[in-house]
Amino acid sequence: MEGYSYLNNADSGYIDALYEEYTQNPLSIDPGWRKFFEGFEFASNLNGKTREAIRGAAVSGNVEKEALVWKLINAYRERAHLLSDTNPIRQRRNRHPHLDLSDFDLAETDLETKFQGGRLLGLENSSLAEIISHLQNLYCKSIGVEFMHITNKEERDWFKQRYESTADKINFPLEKCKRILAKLNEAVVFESFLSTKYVGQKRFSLEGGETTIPALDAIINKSSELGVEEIIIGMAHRGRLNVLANIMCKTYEYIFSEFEGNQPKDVTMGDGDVKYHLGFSSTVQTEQGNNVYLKLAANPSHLEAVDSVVEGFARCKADLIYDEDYKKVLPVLIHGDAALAGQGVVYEIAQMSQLPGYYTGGTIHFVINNQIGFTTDWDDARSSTYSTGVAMVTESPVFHVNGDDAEAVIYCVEMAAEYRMKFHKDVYIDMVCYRRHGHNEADEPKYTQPALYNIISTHPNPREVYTQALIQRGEIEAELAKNMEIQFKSLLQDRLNMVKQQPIPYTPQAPEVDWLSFRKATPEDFVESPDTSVSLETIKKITDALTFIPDNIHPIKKAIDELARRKTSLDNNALPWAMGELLAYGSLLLEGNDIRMSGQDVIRGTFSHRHAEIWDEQTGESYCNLNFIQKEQSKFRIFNSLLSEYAVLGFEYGYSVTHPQGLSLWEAQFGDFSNGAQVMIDQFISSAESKWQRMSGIVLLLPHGYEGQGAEHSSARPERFLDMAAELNMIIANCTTPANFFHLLRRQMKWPFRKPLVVFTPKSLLRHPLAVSPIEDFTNAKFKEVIGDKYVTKSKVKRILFCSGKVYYDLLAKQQADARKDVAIIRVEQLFPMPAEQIEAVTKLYPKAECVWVQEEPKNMGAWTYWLRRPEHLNWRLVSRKASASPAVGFSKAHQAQQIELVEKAFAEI
Ligand SMILES: Cc1ncc(C[n+]2csc(CCOP(=O)(O)OP(=O)(O)O)c2C)c(N)n1
Repeated sequence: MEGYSYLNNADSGYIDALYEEYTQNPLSIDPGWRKFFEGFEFASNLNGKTREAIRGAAVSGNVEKEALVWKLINAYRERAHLLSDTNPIRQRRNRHPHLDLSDFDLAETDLETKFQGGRLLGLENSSLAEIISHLQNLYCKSIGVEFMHITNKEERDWFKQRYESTADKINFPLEKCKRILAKLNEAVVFESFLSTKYVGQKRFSLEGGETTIPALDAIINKSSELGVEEIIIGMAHRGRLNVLANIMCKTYEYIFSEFEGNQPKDVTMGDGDVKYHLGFSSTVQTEQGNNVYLKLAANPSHLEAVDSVVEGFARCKADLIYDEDYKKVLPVLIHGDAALAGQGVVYEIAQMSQLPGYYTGGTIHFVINNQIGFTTDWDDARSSTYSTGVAMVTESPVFHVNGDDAEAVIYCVEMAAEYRMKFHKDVYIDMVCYRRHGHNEADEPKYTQPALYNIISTHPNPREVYTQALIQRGEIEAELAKNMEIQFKSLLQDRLNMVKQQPIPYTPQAPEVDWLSFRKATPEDFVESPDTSVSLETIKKITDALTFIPDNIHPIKKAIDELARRKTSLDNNALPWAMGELLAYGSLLLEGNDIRMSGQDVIRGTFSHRHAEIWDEQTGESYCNLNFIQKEQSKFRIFNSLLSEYAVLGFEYGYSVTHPQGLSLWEAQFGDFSNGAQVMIDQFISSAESKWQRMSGIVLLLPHGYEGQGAEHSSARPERFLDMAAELNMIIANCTTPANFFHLLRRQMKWPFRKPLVVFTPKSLLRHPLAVSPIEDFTNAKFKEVIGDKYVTKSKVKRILFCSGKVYYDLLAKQQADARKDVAIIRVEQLFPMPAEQIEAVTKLYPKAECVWVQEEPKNMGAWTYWLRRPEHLNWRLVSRKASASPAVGFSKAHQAQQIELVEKAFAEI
């Protein structure tokens, strides 16, 4: 060690300099120091504590061994979670943490040697044995933490400091212990009540994971203390009823009435849903006496589908109620371990979490990790070590914690809440527990896990475990446990006697009051559309804004030309598609409706028509014209999305149900990609009003049309949407004119109800010279469900071609070229609700004509079978592509030939 004697005088400046040199070129410094620096995470730790320890190490003359000890300390921080005692019912599998002395070239003989490295942990003059024991207390008890993957130094240091200074001495005051026990009491009472009263009924009990209840209670209390005013919870079936009763304060009475399967008196409200899918809102009072708004989102069976909806909810709440202060609203997602590991949408929401368009200030993810998914063991359920593997995407910390150690769980969730409020990022708590019964209460778990369930059947519940822990801890705690036991019994008795609970009365928030003013739609609402016209002054005003370029923005020439064309189109009285769309947005903004839109590349528009923002060529700064129409106006929020459909559509849907006076739009890059979000369409958009009485005015813009782009970029699969259409659940449209599109969008906000709108939007029509509208169609018209034919001679008409969307222009070209006054072309602009009366009126105009439905799509796709559902249309004839497996051909020549043949057939001699 003589070689290091000069280190005796090492001062902190010298160490800093040496370290700097090491980072530049590790080989340039003394090998002893090199080893030393390699040994621990020096870069993030050059603080007083480490400098002191380094000096101490230098003085000790034991630098090389010190380096090994430091390496060991760091390794515990990195990998001791693999050893921690987090599993309440079985031994953890050996995950090879490599934390033995031999892994660090240390030996038993070193155990009694004092090492300066202890100072890193706040230990003075400690032997290696003491250091290891301290590390094991911190990192290998009921909590295992993953945080060393966080590259942000401030975050990592905060975590380390906060955790290492407290985790080995969780010492809650008695009052807090009392609250934990009270919450465990409630959780256990609820399940035992239901099991007595509703034997064998499915309730997806929380048993085995009851600590979830005190954990959620602690999240609410801690977050509220740190400034959260509202919490939006998304969760699946497991423990949902317990959460509703004991966290959301939904009364037992209410829950049981649903348990009995009672249908609401008002059956016009829809088909309803099973009890463990329903949503709920309440106000609860925290420990400190603050009121917090709680929302549990209604969700479908599809696990994790609700996640992005909750995020959209939370974002909208923050935008609308809390002035974009995302700290005020906290999303909490409760996951099952199998679902969290297996569902891809979880990755999508992780990727969204820090993006400007989807940021919600960080989500707390709480995993009820009962170590099983239905009948599937974890080793068939994931490749990652933990179900929380996705946390690495966002470099989020993860707490793995033993669900039988209630205080450890509370410690973790409180620290997680602090982390979220400090760093505004996602954080995960993986509470390892077990499932007392089968997947549901009628299910036999021993078919597949007999040994495990032998263990579980004798394992005491978390309330009993905590009661025992308190009894063993000391006299006062034992007294508390005894009292709480008495309270537990009387609570159970109260519940059995149905003694009434008294929740805090719920005062609806402003947007909820708005929702209350809406009514359900009736078929009469669709006979004629409301007036959605605007004045010429309004059009001019919006166009002025749309063509304005501020002094500080110097767009490229092409963009300048695009803006100029907006003005010219007005001068020429021929407004193209983009103007129809932008004028709809502009006019709604002036009328008090916020607009939010997202999707892939929506700002410019995939087909370069929208140009909702313009960019400065030099600075890259952008300007959104629609936000500067006039001083007092609503907000236009538009975001290019990440390359996701499922989560992004869910997010926009969540936003739409939160903001009744806002228009929320999602655009697919091509309509076909919407099938990546099929769960959102099936489970939420088309059915939520019927299942959960939740309206949404969301708009799906789905580029559609046969233009020779092949199998994937032709069809948005209208047949799927039409298959789902019933009971006025949504609007399905395919417009042919910019003005009609304008009215369609505006109508969304003018109705005294809300309906999702699915629009098949054009690609080639965006620039088609005939797909333009005169100003009059904006100022003196409304949405036309059906557009008749003014060209034909009424008495001569022998055939009516009904069609929808872009194919109209192909048919029109043929009609005009051949001067076919005997073939009328009728555009059905709204497919659903079917404008039956208007169609009937048209057929009466031409009583001798045959009716033909013309579609570009193959026979087994498009709207054909939808038409056939109506008896009046059974004698219609079809002109379409032949039934096909793939929506379109891949060769452009074949496409052209098909298109010509289609049009020829439509006009073939009669
Ligand atoms: C997307 C989806 N696929 C399949 C199912 C059927 N299913 C219901 S519960 C379940 C197991 C869920 O396990 P886990 O996520 O661990 O939650 P637990 O039920 O154990 O609480 C499955 C596969 C579903 N509901 N959703």
